[in-house]
Amino acid sequence: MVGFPKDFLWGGAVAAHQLEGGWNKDGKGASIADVMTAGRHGVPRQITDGVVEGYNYPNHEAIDFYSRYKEDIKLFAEMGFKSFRTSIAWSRIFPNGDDDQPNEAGLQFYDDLFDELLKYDIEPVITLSHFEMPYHLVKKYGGFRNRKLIDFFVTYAETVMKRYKHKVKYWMTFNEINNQSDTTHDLHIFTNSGILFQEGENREETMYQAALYELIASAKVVKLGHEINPDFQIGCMMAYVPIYPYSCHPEDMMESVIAMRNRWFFSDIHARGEIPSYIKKYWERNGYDIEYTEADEAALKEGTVDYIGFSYYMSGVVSSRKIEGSRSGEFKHLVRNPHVQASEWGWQIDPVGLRYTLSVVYERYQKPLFIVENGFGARDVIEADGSIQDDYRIQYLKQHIVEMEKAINIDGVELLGYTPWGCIDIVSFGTGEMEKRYGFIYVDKDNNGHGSLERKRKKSFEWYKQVIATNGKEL
Ligand code: P53
Repeated sequence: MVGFPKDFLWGGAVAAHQLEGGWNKDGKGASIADVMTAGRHGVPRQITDGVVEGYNYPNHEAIDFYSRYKEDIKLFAEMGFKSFRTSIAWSRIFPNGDDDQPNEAGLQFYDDLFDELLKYDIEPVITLSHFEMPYHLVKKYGGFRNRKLIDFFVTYAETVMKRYKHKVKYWMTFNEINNQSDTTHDLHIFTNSGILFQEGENREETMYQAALYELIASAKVVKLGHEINPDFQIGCMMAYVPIYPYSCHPEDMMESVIAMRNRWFFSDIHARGEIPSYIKKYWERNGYDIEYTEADEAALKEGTVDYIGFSYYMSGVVSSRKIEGSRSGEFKHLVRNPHVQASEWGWQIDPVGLRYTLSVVYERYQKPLFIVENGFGARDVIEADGSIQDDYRIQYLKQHIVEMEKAINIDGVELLGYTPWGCIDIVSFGTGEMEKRYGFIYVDKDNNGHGSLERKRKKSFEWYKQVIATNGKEL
């Protein structure tokens, strides 16, 4: 092993709504995450019409990072973090999203949070929109169905980029903007775009329109950000779940190429500033009337991202035809990969898929990459002596780091850093559970919201500390 670049940004990642809690403190408005109930594997989270008495909303308290962040950052510093990725809760800054003035108490909170990180030389990596838009924008404007959302987002971004221009250098616009390409679930379009599907509407057409507005908003923010501070590095944030062909049958290969357009559509626009020809043909063939102007196209061109941030957890497989065990979801014939194992939540573990993804994305765009999420959600057990022996997590991360190193030193990929997901246990996005854990730090809280919130170092804590201290040489 050759090792990692000198300034490699080892760290950890979270999102405001999944750990802060304090959902209505100091002037914060309700966000879309605040109206999502707890579900579990196979039981979807419900989206309620506002906050309704009697439901379990796990994000309201989360792990109370809002009041405990100093204690938690101290633990991150102990592990040697060089970077920490979190998001700004939009509704702390603009409680309704369309307010004339920002909420000073919300702005102050992130000033204090960033100061605390910088005290330990931890570089903040900040997502502007991570599934937590002000709920009012859903009710009043229909979320990103409405072009007005572009301006609301740009105003919010401008406010925080100006305020923190000497504290934050690394930014990302929309988290996992491509999740919504799976329109079979209500959760993804709601969390990406603040949209509730209506009876009988063409879901895909709605999704493409909203996504395009977000891509335009993102490009405007990239341009504006560079004017605010030319040193800013502003990226996109993609969920790269690569889709393999089931076999070497030419039709299977073609099926995987077509499936991957559900990912590429988003990053092609972010990185190249143009609407790709395959999607224009697709819209045309399906009679989709997607609205955009010449000014929008110019904005896309002027606001291409500096780097590609992405999450990587797993890979998927498609077949061109129905075969034994195939099921339909985002794609018509999804197949389980017989060559890899899956987690309890069905996520297929594939470290080589990370190297594959790094190579393919780098060859496509020639822009620096940043792995801003990767990790293993699992149930942890506290042993009689109080320890947590999470060897399965260490094993998962180790295997992925090995492949990362190959991508850098064999494939020539430019990789800025690695921030494993949920470095401290947080509320699961997909299911709202607490017991689907990713952390190096255990948080005493269960799925029903009970627990002392006490923090505890897992075995992986010491392991990751060693990884960072040796710059990835000792795994
Ligand atoms: P949870 C699907 C595929 C890849 C990443 O997810 C995904 C999803 C959505 O479930 O989401 C990201 O908590 C997301 C985070 C989230 C994390 O993956 O469901 O950016 O907010 O917590 C892990 O296990």
